[in-house]
Amino acid sequence: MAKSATEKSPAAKTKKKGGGSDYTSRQIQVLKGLEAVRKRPGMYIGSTSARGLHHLVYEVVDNSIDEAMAGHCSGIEVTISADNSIRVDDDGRGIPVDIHPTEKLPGVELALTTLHAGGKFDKSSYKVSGGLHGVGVSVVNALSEWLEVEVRRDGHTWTQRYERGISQAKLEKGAKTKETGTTVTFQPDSEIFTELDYNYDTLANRLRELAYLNRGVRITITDEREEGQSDEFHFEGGISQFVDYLRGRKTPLHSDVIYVSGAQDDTEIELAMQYTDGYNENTFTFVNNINTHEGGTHLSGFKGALTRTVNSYAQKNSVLKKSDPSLSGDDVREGLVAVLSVKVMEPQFEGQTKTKLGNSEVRGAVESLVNEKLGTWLEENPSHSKRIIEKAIQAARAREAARKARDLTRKKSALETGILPGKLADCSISDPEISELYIVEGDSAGGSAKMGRDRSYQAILPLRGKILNVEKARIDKILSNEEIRAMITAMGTGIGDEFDLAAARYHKCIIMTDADVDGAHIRTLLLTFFFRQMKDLIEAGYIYIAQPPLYRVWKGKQEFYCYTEQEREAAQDRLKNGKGAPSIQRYKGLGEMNADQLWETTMNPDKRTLLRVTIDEATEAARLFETLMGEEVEPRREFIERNARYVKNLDI
Ligand code: 0RA
Repeated sequence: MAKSATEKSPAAKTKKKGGGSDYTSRQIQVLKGLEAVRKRPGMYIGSTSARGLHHLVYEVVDNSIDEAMAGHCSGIEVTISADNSIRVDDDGRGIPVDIHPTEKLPGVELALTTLHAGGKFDKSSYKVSGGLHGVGVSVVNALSEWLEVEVRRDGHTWTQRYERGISQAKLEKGAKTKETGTTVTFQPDSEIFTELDYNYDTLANRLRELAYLNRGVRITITDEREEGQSDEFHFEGGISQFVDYLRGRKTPLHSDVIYVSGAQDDTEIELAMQYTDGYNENTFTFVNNINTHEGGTHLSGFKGALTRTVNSYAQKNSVLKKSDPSLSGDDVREGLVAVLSVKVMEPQFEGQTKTKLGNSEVRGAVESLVNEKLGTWLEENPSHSKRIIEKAIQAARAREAARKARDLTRKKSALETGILPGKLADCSISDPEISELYIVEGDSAGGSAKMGRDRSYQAILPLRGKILNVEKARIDKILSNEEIRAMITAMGTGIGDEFDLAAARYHKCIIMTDADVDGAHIRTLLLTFFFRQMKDLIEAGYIYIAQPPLYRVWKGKQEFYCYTEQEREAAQDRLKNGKGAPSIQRYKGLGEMNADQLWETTMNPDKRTLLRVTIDEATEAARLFETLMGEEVEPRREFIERNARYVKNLDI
């Protein structure tokens, strides 16, 4: 899970085109194409913030992965250089260098300068192709200050250099070599990107994921900015090993990961799954290596088949009695860790973020594969099957108990009847698009927030103390928690399988906690709750984190609020100019600010900074919550120790 500052739209400057003496009409066309990319980079790579910056690397790596998926490449090396340029090196066949018969340019130059879906000028080379945007390496070229390509192919090395997408010389034939492969090195353009600093973990997480999804491929990442920072990802066990990794420290219900695979027409399907004694479901689905956050036909095929297969096995073997109600989908997925990876020739992506698979034929293909092979697995592993089904029956009982409790209390506390919690100070406007809900730590800060807010569109929900850790609780316990019920009712969406995004009463839900360790803990508990029970709220971009100031620095009539240590140092220096030291107040908690100060620094839309919570690295986020919030203390301590060096302002 990442927190990114609300994106402003950076105006991408475009440079006058230079270089190239003999302009053919084709070259003009190419320049127009790449110029369009520089004018509207967001259309091609999503954004020009850190996210877009990292997408450049994925775009290049995807090409090497395609080469690996076609069986021609076994190793990919990614290097972050000291100047934040990136080198991607593979041992594939090398991008073709011969002259294209009609375009009259070497294939590699076409690949780097022509916009085309998938970046493949020779579609027949690959059966399926990965890549989220699938825009190809020419987009990376257009958005790079410079890019150098080296191809090892046809007995020689070949090199060419580009600046902002424009070739600086013809493709040059170099020394002889017996090797084959491609090396692309590029420097993202500071005229385009608002952020130029690569995050090692972000890249490493994606490369690890790719290595799991493409068994046998060896992917290394090296950070030359930091001595010794390097990882190698190479998994002969593929997605079964991925499930091992995702399971983390949770206790499995059966020793081996269940693995099934098969192909139908042009669809290849792989599924790996394992049950644990936990209460959450962790299912991740991929189409052509892309994480399909929004699910789609492959996921619904899997879910349907899993529910049916488990129920029919349970009935057939009398683990479930005739009189028992059948197990629901949620029941049979409690504690499940699963990775479903499909490779589809012509994927149709739908949904808000284009991460939902639409191909209808895939549903049936996944369904029949899982029906058949999972059915066989259950038959062949009766003792494991019994344990799995008993767990699902317990889940069903808890769900039933929660439902009964809800029905009983419906009239009084009314989770679904629209009666709002007593401690919510609602706003007067009812339009969700402009309404904001502040979830505030503690009654005293809640009081200041209520007085300081703009009551027309800002609602305040104060929370008392620490909320329940939902990572360790079943649904019946979650629903019996006062603070959680208040949040659910205030948001209006319901939770879990009953969640309805369209019913959200606010499109901004802002977590406002103290800037200390306890505040951070409460924030994590709240994020855990949203991640596990209202994930769509995060996916929709509705969850934010408020940034209260750490200090007030003042002298005479001048005063500054400082949100970081650096800002405080700068503010103290500026004042120093006169005589006498400035006064400084350290805010330990929100409660120390009066209503006006809280409004001025943290709630006023003209002045405040909100961090939007996103789930870029969904699989890592799930593992992180398990580490931070799970049963075991040791991994949590390890995590905190490992990350302690990043924490500049520890306040214990
Ligand atoms: C087009 C055709 C062929 C290979 C490639 C592209 C290719 C592209 C990239 C990008 C990074 N690494 C790459 N490796 C290969 C196939 C050429 C043939 O048939 O030999």
